[in-house]
Amino acid sequence: MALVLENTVLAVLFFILTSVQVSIGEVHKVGDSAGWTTIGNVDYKQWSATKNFQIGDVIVFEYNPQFHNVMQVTHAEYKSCNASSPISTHTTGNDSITINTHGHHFFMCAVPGHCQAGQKVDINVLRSPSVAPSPSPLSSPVHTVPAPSPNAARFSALNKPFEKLGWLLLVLQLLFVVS
Ligand SMILES: *[C@@H]1O[C@H](CO)[C@@H](O)[C@H](O)[C@H]1NC(C)=O
Ligand SMILES: *[C@@H]1O[C@H](CO)[C@@H](O)[C@H](O)[C@H]1NC(C)=O
Ligand SMILES: [Cu+2]
Repeated sequence: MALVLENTVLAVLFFILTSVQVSIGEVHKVGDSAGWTTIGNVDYKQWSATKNFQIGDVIVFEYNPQFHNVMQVTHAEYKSCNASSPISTHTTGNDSITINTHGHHFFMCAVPGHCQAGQKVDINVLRSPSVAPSPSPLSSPVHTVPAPSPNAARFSALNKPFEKLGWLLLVLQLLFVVS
């Protein structure tokens, strides 16, 4: 009886740990190495178009807080670069924002002229993951941007500790079955 119970507990734990793998959010640094800036005419529209945003993902804005900031705004304010009534304001220079809802999340820099110069980004979390761009470069020849390799690398790095735990649990489970 105890054996069955222990096995059940382990199986449940194993299931939880393996499903945690898929729910860990990805971290997206806005502008990649360029960061959040007006220098170099970074195309944030292009940057965001190459990403496959999911609920739970973390958007990181990295910038010099003396020169820039981050404000989440409505679609109308995003379009008109009007930050007079932002939804939220971030000013640390290293702002991590977790995306918890589907749809568009509009951000702009409220320093005069910066949004007009292109320092604005639309983070769109698609409702259906199945229509999102495939991470495999072979199955999606339409996507020419080489985004998958860093994604894959980061994913495996994230999953490593969980993989180990998963294996440990599997071994423990086998021991219980044998004993
Ligand atoms: C900016 O938006 C606010 C309301 O959010 C509005 O009152 C104001 O007139 C707008 N400013 C411009 C320049 O459009
Ligand atoms: C920003 O914060 C993250 C952790 O939240 C850290 O890993 C990274 O080094 C920080 N970047 C800078 C430029 O401080
Ligand atoms: Cu700015």
